[in-house]
Amino acid sequence: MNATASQANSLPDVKIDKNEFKAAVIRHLHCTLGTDENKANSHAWWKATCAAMQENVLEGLRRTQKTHYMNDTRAVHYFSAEFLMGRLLSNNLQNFGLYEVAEAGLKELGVEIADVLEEEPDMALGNGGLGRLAACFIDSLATMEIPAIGYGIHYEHGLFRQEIRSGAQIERPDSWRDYGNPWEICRPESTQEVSLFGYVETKYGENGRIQKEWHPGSIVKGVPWDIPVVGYGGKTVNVLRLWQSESSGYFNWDVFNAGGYVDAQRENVQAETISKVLYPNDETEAGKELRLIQQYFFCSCSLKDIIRRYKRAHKDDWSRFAEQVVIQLNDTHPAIAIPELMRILVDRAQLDWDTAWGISTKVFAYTNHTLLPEALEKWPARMLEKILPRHLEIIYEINHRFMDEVDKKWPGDNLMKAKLSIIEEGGEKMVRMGHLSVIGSFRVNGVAELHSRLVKQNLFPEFDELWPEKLTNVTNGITPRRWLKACNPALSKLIDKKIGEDWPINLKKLEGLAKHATNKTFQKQFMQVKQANKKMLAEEILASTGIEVSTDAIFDVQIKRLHEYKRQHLNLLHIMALYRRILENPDYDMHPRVFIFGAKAAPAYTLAKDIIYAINMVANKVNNDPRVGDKLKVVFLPNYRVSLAEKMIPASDVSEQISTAGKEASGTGNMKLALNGAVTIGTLDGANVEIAEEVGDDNIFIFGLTVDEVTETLKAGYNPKDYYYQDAEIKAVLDWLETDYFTPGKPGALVSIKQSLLDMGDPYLVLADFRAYSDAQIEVDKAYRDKERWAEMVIINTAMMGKFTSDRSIQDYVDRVWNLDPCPVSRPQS
Ligand code: 475
Repeated sequence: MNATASQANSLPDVKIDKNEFKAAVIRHLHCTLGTDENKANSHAWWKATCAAMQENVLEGLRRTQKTHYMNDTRAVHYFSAEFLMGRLLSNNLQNFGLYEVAEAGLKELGVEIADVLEEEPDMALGNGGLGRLAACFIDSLATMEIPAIGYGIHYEHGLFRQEIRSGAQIERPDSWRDYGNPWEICRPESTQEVSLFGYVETKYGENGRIQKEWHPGSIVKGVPWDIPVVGYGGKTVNVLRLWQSESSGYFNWDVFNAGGYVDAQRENVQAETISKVLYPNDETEAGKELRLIQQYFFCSCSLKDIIRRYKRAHKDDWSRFAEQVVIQLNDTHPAIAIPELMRILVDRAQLDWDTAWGISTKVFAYTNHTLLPEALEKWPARMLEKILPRHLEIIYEINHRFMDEVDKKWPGDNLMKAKLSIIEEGGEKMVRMGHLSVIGSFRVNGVAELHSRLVKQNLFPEFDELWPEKLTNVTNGITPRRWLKACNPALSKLIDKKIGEDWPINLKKLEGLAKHATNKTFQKQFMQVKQANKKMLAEEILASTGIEVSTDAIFDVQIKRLHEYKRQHLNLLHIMALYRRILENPDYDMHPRVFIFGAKAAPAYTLAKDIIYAINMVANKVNNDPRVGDKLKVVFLPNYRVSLAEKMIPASDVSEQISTAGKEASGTGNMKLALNGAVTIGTLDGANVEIAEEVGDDNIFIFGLTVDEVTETLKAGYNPKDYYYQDAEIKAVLDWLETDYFTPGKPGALVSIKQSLLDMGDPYLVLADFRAYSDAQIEVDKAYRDKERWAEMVIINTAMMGKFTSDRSIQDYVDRVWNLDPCPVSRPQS
């Protein structure tokens, strides 16, 4: 069950030479795109290159599917409402070992590969960490040759495109498929039907058994689109199967024939709405009907797809279902799959409840990604009753039986029952999807050591007492193929030379760099790469914002969704403090620094949008103030997304990971930045704790309140005004927000930030941590000025990130949760 064994010879070995590659590209220019090499623009070259690659990809897919079928393998099914894939061409070329071949081939055709790669729209079918984690995981699963399918939604519009107008965020629709997607394959033959609404009829079958029949009010079709997922080495090619909703035409014909052409069309539109757009909320639940329908839609399609495949080999023998199938629920978004499987087993397959529940609870495992109360999904029982009446009944039955179990453990304890019940009473009856997920799963995991401890202690302590084996930890990881090899080719080549080329599948090998961390020549080479990457980012910054930055400055980067708990405003207040210090003392001693942000705010999250606006207004002032010069620059790069992250991360010196302790479940950007040689300034939160363990206290800047101190501070009655009145700099900076200094003619335009910190009680303890943060930044500044010491830190950071490969995370899932084996797919002998 050790995946590294099967990886040992999985370095890229597809044998296609440059001329064959060129010929394939030209053939596709001619025969697929109907153009030729004289007329083709970058977009056509991109499409032709993808099409040429897709030949290899589809051959690998066919072989993989055949191998899995022949071996009747146990497989993991990763259910996720989000997959943030980014671009695929460069990744697929890398994983097939054909990047250099393609680069050289295209060059001979007069085309720069960089221009071709830039043509690809990001597949942005996710919001942030949770969606990107799913993408890293399916990369690792394919690389480790584990039979796996990703299941999700084929959103027509992914996460909105962010524009900045006069400093403010504007949302524009993302139309990633407008000119077609060369990777996806529609599989109409595997279409599924999904029922919604209607009512449940109770019948009495023979032997007096109660039978439930759901008479749905409407039926929609789910059409699958398959995206091949190429493992490193190009052997296993798994699929990501995304469902698109379509009208079934099922109920429309009567209306249509009766002359209701327009009404029939309206139902079409409603059906197609389901997969129309990704909800742009990160870590909040809006409780919208359409969102629940989206969740049920993709879960029902996916379960039926799994069962269809299972039945091909096992007919109606359900006894082996749980041996063959494990389903990982990526947060509670797919939790409705639990009652859906029960419905299929009990109502359709006619299994008795206990048998069905026995199967179901061996199939599902659940990952929790957040403790924030506003992110914990709860659906009004009334909404479920309307949309999924039979599922609500099943949830009540699950709960009823579970309450009996609770009563056995804690006899007569009604408080305990109220706490553990899937149904929250009191106000409007709500269905707690987290509770349903814990009860319906055989394993539940958090995503970093600290987070998993808090899941046990604070979120689900009673469940942990009831089922001590159920709650566990799997620390997140990132794929080093995308997040080092592909995005940072110069550093990758330097590493190859130093320690060999197999680190992308055995990231612990990077530790071999540590012994060179103090070597002057290696330091110089490493920092030259960083410098070159900074130069490229500086050009990007100039092109997209018009701001000129010096590459001698420290590139200090905070990239993540905008959220109060992530505390971009702490970063901003510190920038304003630096600005003040410079104005008060033109000789203020600091190394020049560029603070760079990338962040999208949920469209309805007003304060988050205010913070973006404030960053841009402060940037405007600081960047154009001649008294500041090069010392301080502030950059907000619009439309942060995977492909932009790939440019920012290799060029970063400092990684900002400054969430309130206890709030960031793990973080994964922290891992990507450290892997690429950025030094972290961060709180003891999420995976920062484990990063600090790996790199050692000397190679990271930890500051601020710990989880326990946060709890104590709040318990003692935290009053942010104490900090405001006792720290003159804090006061000055907050008062500054109220003037029109940064927003000429518009006094008070930035006041909501001050209000949130003073009048709304500063729930994320920004002011409590400000001084410690500012002091830590002074340490960063000092450290950077000692060039050799800094280079050593940077190298140690890269060297010690081995733990954070998503291959290790997947191996942990295999060992602690999934219990399955890799299934090697052999290549054709060429
Ligand atoms: C955590 N998204 C990170 C990352 O584990 C962690 C929630 C509701 C609706 C839509 N999206 C969400 C999240 O909860 C999310 O992205 N959570 C993040 O998951 C992967 O590294 O700390 O905040």
